[in-house]
Amino acid sequence: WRSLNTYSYDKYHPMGEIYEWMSQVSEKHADLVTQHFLGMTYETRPMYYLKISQPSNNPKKIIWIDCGIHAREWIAPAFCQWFVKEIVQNYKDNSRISRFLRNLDFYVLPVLNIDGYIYTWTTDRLWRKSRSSHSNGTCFGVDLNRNFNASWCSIGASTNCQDLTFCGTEPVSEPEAKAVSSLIESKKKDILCFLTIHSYGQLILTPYGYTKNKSSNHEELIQVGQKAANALKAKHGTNYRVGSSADILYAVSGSSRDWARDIGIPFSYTFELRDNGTYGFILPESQIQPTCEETMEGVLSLLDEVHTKNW
Ligand code: ING
Ligand code: ZN
Repeated sequence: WRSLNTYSYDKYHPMGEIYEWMSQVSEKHADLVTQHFLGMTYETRPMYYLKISQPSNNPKKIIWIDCGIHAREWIAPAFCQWFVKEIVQNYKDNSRISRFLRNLDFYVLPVLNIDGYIYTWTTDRLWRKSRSSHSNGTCFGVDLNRNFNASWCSIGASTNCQDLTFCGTEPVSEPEAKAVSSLIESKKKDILCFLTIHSYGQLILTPYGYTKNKSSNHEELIQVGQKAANALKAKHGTNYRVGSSADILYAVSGSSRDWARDIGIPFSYTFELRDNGTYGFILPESQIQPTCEETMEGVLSLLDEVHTKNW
C-alpha cells in the first residue's frame, strides 16, 4: 500500500505498517486526528495513541480504547484501526458520530504491547506477554493485563516469570503499563469510558475480576453492556455473554479494566472478540471484516448509552 486509500482493513498488518498507518491517518485528517507520544516500550519502541477530536467550546469527556495488550490477539489491533477508519470516513455524514464528537474525544491506542506484537510476527505467533527480561535473561515477558495496580498479583496471576500470567515484579513494573497508567491517571477526571479490546471468547466483561464484589454502578454497567451485545448480535447474529469477569470468566487481578474502575472511571469494559475457540487467536482474515462490523455496532451502542446519560 502507498496511500491510506488502499490500506486493507480486512488484513492483519505488521507493526511497521501500523506505525506508517498512524502517521498517514493523522496527516490526512489533521483537523480531526492527532498522534501523541505515550512512552517507550521495554525494547525502546515508541508508543503512540491517536486522539480524535473536533474543535469545540464545551468541555468534553474522553473515551479510551486500547487494543493489543496481549500480543497474539491480532483481531484487537485490527479493530482499533477499523474504529478509527469508521470515524474519519463517516463523522461528517453520520449523525450519531457527529453527535458524539460534539461532547467526546476518542483516545485510541492501536497496539499496547508493541514488542510482543512484533514477536508474534517474527518468532512465536502465540506469544501473549511483553518482552521484558527476567531471572538473568532466562525468561521473558510480563502479562501486561496482570501488571496494573488493582489488587496486584492477589489472584489469577503468577509470580513465576515462566508463566503466561506472570504479574511482574511489582505493580506497574512494566514501561507499557506505566505509560498507559500515567496518561489515564492524569486525565481520569475527564474519562467517561475505558474500553480494552481482547480476543477471544465473545464476551463483554465488567469489573471486577479480582473480587466477586460488585462495583457501585454494576447494574448500570450490565444494562449498557447487554444493550451493546444486542446491537452487536443484530449485525451478523454473533452471540456475546455479558457479566463481571469473576462471575462469567475467571478471577484475575491486576487488569487495566479493574484499575480504571478503581480510580473512578465510571464505565469500564473488556471486550473479548471472536471467536468461541474454533480458530481462537488465529482468527482467519476472512473474519476481520464481519468481526469489526459487529464490534463497531456494539461499541457505538455502548457509546450511545454513556453519551445519553451525560448529555
Ligand atoms: N482474557 C483476559 C485476560 O487478561 C480478562 C480476560 C480481561 C479478565 C480483563 C479479567 C479482566 O486473561 C484474555 N483472553 O486475555
Ligand atoms: Zn487478552
